[in-house]
Amino acid sequence: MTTTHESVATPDGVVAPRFRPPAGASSSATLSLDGEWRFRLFPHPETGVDHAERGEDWDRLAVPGHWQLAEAPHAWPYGVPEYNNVLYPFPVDPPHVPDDNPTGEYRTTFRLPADWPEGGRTLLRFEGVDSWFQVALDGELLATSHGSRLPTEVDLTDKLRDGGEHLLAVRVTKWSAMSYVEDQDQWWLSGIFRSVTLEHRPDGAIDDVRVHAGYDHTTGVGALWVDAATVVTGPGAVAARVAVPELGIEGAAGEELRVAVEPWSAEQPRLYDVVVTTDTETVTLAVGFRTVSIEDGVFLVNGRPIKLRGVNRHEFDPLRGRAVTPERMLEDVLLMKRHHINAVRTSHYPPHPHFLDLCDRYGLYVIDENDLETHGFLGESWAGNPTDDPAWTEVLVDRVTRTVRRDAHHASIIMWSLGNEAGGGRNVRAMADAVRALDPSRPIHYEGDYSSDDVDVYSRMYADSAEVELIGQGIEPPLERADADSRRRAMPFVLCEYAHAMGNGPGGLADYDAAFDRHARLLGGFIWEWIDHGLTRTDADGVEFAAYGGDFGERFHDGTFIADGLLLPDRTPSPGLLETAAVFAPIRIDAQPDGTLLVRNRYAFRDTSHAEVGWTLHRGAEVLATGTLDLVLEAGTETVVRPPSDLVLPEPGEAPVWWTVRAVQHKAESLEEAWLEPGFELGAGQLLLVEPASLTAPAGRVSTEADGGFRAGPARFDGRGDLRELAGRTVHDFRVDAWRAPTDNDRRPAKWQGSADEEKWREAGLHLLAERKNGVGVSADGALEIDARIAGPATRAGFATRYRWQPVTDAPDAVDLVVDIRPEGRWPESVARLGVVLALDEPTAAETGVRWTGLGPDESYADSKQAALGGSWQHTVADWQTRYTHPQENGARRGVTSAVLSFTDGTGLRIDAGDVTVGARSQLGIELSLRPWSDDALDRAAHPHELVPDGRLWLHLDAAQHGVGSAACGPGVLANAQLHAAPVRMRLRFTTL
Ligand code: IPT
Repeated sequence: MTTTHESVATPDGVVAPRFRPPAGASSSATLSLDGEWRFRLFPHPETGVDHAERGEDWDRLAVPGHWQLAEAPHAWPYGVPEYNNVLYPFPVDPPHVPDDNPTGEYRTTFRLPADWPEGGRTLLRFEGVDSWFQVALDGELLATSHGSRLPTEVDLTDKLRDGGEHLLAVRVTKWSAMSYVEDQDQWWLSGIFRSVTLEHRPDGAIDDVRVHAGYDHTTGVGALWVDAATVVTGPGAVAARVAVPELGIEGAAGEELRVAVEPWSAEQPRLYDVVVTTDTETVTLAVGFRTVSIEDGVFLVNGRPIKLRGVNRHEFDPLRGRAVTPERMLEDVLLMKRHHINAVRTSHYPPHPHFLDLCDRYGLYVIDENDLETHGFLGESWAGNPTDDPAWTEVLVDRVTRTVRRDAHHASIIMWSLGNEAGGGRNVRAMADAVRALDPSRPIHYEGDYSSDDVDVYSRMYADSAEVELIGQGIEPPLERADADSRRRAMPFVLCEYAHAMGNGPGGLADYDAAFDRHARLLGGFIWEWIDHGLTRTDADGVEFAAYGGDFGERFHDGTFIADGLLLPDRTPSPGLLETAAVFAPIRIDAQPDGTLLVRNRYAFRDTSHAEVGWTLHRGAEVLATGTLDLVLEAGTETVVRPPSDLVLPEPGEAPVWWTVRAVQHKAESLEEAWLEPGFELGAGQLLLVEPASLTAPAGRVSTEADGGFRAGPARFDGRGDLRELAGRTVHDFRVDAWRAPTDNDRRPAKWQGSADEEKWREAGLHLLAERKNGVGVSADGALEIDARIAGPATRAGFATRYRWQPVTDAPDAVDLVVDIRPEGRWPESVARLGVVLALDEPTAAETGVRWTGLGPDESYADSKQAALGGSWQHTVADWQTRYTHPQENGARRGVTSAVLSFTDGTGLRIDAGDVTVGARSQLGIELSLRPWSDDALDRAAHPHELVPDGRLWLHLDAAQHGVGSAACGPGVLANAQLHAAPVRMRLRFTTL
């Protein structure tokens, strides 16, 4: 055994790759070796420790687990996690890695249990070890392996003594030649991070099963064929038999069994127990009958076009890293199902196999991806890339072979992926050939094959929705080679990554989704990504927070780019996930320009009889009438609905009147759906039927105070026209604002997206706006008029502004404000917001209650608003905040026509919005943001727990805000959601309560 951690060689001393049945599916004995092992970390692979060393006085370490996280979140005795995206954190000098290469020596002992069966073989199985490792039993080196997210089996049979104790030694290096092909965008975390088991293989056992379970949608017949050629039996064994008791069919392995079945799909994940037996072993597999095909450039499951509304999922747990528990896997699957996600790309490696069992069972389409990424060669124009180096062919083919062998029996897997960001080259062809030989039934995906020569679907990442639209129509720019071009033009198109969900966002999801619906060629895509990989750690005061790159003192890292998921690290759904659920809704209900609602059944296979479609006529939260719509739509059909003609609409009042239609699931159709809670929403939409009554004209007169200041109802001003008091509270700040604490997308860390919005905003001085008053006076009709100019340093551009304050006749506690903002000079193509900021003295700002009428209940932005519905909602100011892993602009509520703030001292402030115009457009309501800290503090904070209330309540009352886009990696804010410096007029009324 001469290979080292720097060898480019396939694993040595290991058993040929084979399938992995779910835990408990086989009748054969297994023994878990998970638990506390002995462990010691050395600085180099040359540990100087003999494999026979028992390590009895070493530390104890949990297996499975990563050694860097052994004592998370408090201590890091074995080195810290390091986060890198593309770049290798070591010199690019393949296959060499640094001498400083932390190496763990693991030891455990075991005895075969007394009832361990006689005869047969005993295999030692590792589900995942990161990155390169040696296995020794009783001091004898038996195997070396790698493929961090791939299984390794070692045959121990000849080495085991009856009843004796055995010493198992595993040496694991952090870095190896394989680190060059495992350059995924995630934490570097090492060790035995998935389970270790002993598996008994009786003579005549079922060593490998390949299941083909197709479904003919024209006849309703399923064809089951368990590949006999791969049932490897021992001496004297009989051939395997196959039975499906529920279907009453039985036959020999290798024989095709045909019978009418209910097909499997992600919508209706029907599974049958397929029992494979020999004289000595029974394996029961949950098998779904389904056929994947591509016809006329359209991707079909069971003969019907499907859309993938998917996410990229890395394995992640904030305390355990990639050592995810079955409970976490289930949590992920259920969260996906509950948010209408129907597909997962296992970025960028095969997941723990149990996750695939869950995808089969609950219904998720899966692209199973090979453990391969060589992104760090990109900077070298891919020179020396393993993907194009013959020395690496065997290793890469071995990896993809192990992937397909392990997982091919899963119904959920509809495509294989050769890897991610690994460039092009000869080994792409070699891998594709290997996959086709093993499993011709599934298409092959690999985005890095830019001309799509070796793949079956055209895949891209982060193309904007306009380009996707062209591809949908089949009129994308041609490839240079005509043959490759015509081949690719006949392929379905998938976005293997899009809608980069970093921080506040993604914006623009609905634009993509609309394109998917418009064009048959568009198969859909996978949002990047499922979860923020923020690792829990404690700060100096013992406070836990979600750490990202650099938080462990790493000197070479990619910072916050690890926090780009739809879930916050603790699996709290972010507003982005709620938006995803609304955009992906299987029953989409959308307002049409003609005042009707279009209801679309977007299921491929099921009608909507499991849904009840109900409506509510409501004014804010006040329900005026309810009803149901008698509506069952066949798969893929749509209808138009409108409010009943006899519906009596009320006169305009304080709040708008909405007609809201919701489709909710009223019955679970199978066990797999038992998790659906009653009232589970399958889609919602609404129409605005009655606009609120206009605010009365103010018509009161400001009074002049003895000190030369002014008073207008609850507002007091000094003689210069500075607002000093409102609602009995000192005012610390009040002026026009056009800035926000930049989002990750505003900052645009992705170089290829051009210069950042934030950069342009800073150049225009938006972050340092200051006000100069040009005049203060009382108008003929009694209003206090303040003319001001708001501008940043070093620029001639500014906002000429008039604030007009006027008391409200007959309402002594109320004051009206009309703000007119007129941009002067040259402004960047966008500004962050246009409105006013107000900071009130309020020691318990965070506990302030807020009830508002407008869109909610969660935040929304111009390009992320599908989830927001009109109504009345309430929160505290603390709950109003979204705790993005990296603090940034958050929490805007749009379309707000009124808001009531309830302070902890029992007083309150009501804000009503009157007419609002932005440029030529008039709109209902304002955008409201509330914070117990300033935007500056929000911008400066590196983590949410660093934000502390500053004794003030900060309010943003905006006419509009710029959208959020997804420029952190994808396209910026589209034209339909950009905010330009435009004239703004906004009328607000403040009333003390
Ligand atoms: C893309 C990667 O495939 C993915 O792993 C992740 O790093 C993502 O970027 C950014 O979060 S590759 C990029 C060059 C578009």
